[in-house]
Amino acid sequence: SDLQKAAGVPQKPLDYQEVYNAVAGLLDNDNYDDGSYGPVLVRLAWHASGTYDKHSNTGGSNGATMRFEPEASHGANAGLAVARNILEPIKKKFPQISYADLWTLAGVAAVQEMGGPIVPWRPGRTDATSGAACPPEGRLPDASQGQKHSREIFYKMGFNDQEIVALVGAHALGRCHTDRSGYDGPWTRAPTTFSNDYFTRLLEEKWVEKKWDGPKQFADKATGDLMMTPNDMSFYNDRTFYLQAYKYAKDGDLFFKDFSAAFAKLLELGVPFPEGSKPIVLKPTNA
Ligand code: DDH
Repeated sequence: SDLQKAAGVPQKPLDYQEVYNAVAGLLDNDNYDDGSYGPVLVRLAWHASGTYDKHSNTGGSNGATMRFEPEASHGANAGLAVARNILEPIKKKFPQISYADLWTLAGVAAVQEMGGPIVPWRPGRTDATSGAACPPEGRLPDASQGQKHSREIFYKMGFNDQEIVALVGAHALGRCHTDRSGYDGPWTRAPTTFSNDYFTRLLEEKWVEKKWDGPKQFADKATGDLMMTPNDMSFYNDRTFYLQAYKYAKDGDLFFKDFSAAFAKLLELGVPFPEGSKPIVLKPTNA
């Protein structure tokens, strides 16, 4: 198609719904984790975007700078090569889409396909050509730290306390891996279904410190199968965070609505969209 472009042959405009459907088609894999690449794709979209700093207007999903060193090797990004690599065949099939758009679209597709809310998404990101624009290490949250740290990290992205709590509800999905973060286990019993279960587990289980050689984490007293990091527990121990988590535990629809708004905002941080561009709605494949 580079040849076609050079020859002035008009190209078929990119249909983002086709890209969405292709991502939806690669999510399930019985041999990977809990049977889906969905959670790790959500984490890729989040870590690509959450490096945004509103004071310097640097970082964020534009550029897809995580393809380059040093960001590829930042400790917080351990394991995300899995997510980047599974998207490569889609990038080959739809070469017109930027990596930066593809990664964020894939995060939206994963949320929606796992039963989450519709997340309006906008194309328009471009790819950096080197690691020169990589954000410095340390802009993503550290799970060993508490509420003061979470607020510092998310306030610099431009989020408030309500949005922080909505966003961390994504921990209904996926799990911790000892060879990535050092932590171990899932937060919920249905880690490939998007729900408000992170909040119901956080509030309803009795959490006890896990006895093991790994980093400090908590286990549900009844079964020991579920986990919370010290950072997760701060959403229980901080009064403002707790009251918001309580609302989301009681009202799944409110959580879906607020998560959709906050996740859409996250994926757009720092992106210079062309004037007049509007978000689009990508349809779930089961709709
Ligand atoms: Fe997270 N997250 N996250 N997280 N996250 C981990 C996994 C996943 C923190 C720490 C960890 C968000 C916020 C926070 C997802 C989505 C989101 C892991 C385990 C750690 C540790 C990684 C591993 O070992 O594989 C901390 C700290 C915060 C915080 O301070 C609030 C947010 C905002 C999101 C989001 O998507 C909006 C997802 C999904 C996973 C599961 C990944 C997987 O492979 O499974």
